[in-house]
Amino acid sequence: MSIKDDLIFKDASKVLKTNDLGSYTQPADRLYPHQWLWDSCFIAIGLRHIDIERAQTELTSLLRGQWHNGMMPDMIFRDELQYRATRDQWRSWLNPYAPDHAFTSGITQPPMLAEAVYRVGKLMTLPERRLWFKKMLPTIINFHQWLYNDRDPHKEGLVLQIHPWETGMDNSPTWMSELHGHLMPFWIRGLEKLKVDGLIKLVRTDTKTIPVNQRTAIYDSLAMYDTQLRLRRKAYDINKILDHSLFSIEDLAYNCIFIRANSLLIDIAATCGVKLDSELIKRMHKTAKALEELWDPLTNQYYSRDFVTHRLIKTPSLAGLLPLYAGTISKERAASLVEQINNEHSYNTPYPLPTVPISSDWYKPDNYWQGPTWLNSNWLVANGLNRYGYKKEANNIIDRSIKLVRKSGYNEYFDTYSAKPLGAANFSWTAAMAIDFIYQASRQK
Ligand code: 2M8
Repeated sequence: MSIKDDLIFKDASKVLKTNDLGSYTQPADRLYPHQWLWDSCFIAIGLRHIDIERAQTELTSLLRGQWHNGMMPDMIFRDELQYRATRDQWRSWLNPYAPDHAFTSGITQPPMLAEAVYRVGKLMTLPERRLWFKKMLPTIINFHQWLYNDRDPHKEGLVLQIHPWETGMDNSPTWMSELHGHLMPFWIRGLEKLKVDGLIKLVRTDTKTIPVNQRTAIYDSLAMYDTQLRLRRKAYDINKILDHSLFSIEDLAYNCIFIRANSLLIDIAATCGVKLDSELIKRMHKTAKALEELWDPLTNQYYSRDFVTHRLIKTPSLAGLLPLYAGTISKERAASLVEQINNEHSYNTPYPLPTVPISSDWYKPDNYWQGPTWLNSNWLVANGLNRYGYKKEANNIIDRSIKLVRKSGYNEYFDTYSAKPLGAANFSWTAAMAIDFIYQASRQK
């Protein structure tokens, strides 16, 4: 049987077609109507198996949102009247570097672009690939250079994030524990005491389509909104933001993805015969080295850390496995992460990988990035495991992800024990990752 006859190929292609808005794919109808940065990257990785030109368009359409200083925003908003409120909430135009012909958010997302460009290129002939890489190279260089300029102001190696949404794992325990510990503004604490959840629910849009227990908790959402308003007040200017010591964390997942993206950038540039700036290369090496500062010998794990104090934020989450994806850690440290993947009290569930280890107090079976299984994070971990030679573990994640969608369809996330579908239905990156997984599985044989 050809892969194209597999029901997953057919059904997942349908999901991507339904969410196709022409030059980009919305993550899900109604709940996520705009273009998101890392979504489009994961989507292109799946789309390349269906239509390589459409996969290229998915990525080139991100270019219109890039800021003049190189920043790639997490969201590029749709133009129609009904979406004006969201763009007005962000007001990207307050910053002089915002693009001239697109309305965007004022924050970024994990730099998956190099990986997506590279994967799409892998399915091309060498001459085609060179042309493709040449087209995308300046965008990736400018993006990575911006990350160093704006997000590593002390040239320490790691890049910082200023909003939980920048990590893509919105309510992950790392960020929520910091919100609770330090940043919950007094007005939100007041509302919490008054117990006005019911009233807030009336104005909240995401819970109109998804049960409230599957989304970010009400007061966490308010705190994220408050953080966004504070960033807007500073016109998304990093100097002003850091002067006022707003929320800033060197997020583990983000930095691991950045390290991998840097090594792919070197590859892409070499294929084009372009020599990268030596200062940029030095900074890339420093980032990979600095990742080791996030290792905690007491618990044998990597964590995110506070940008200002350098305190490790020791709340475990799936981010702790992403140093495998970075690909620069030692074999010994990789082995200790693999132990957790195999451990039935951490990540080894019937439908792995839970986004929070099941033994953690933070683990919630239904709640967004605080427990359920997501296919994009499975893709990242499986990719890392393969590169460290853990084929059995990688194949296990791939096979069980395939089993998951065969059983439950293409939801945004899933219960890690029962495979119960959670979040939005017909979610684009779930479909895209499922397609890529069936191709990977066919190569295992
Ligand atoms: C979720 O994030 C958005 C905000 O950016 C939201 O909560 O509304 C996250 O899962 C994020 O990773 C994803 O890119 C986005 C769209 O799928 O949704």
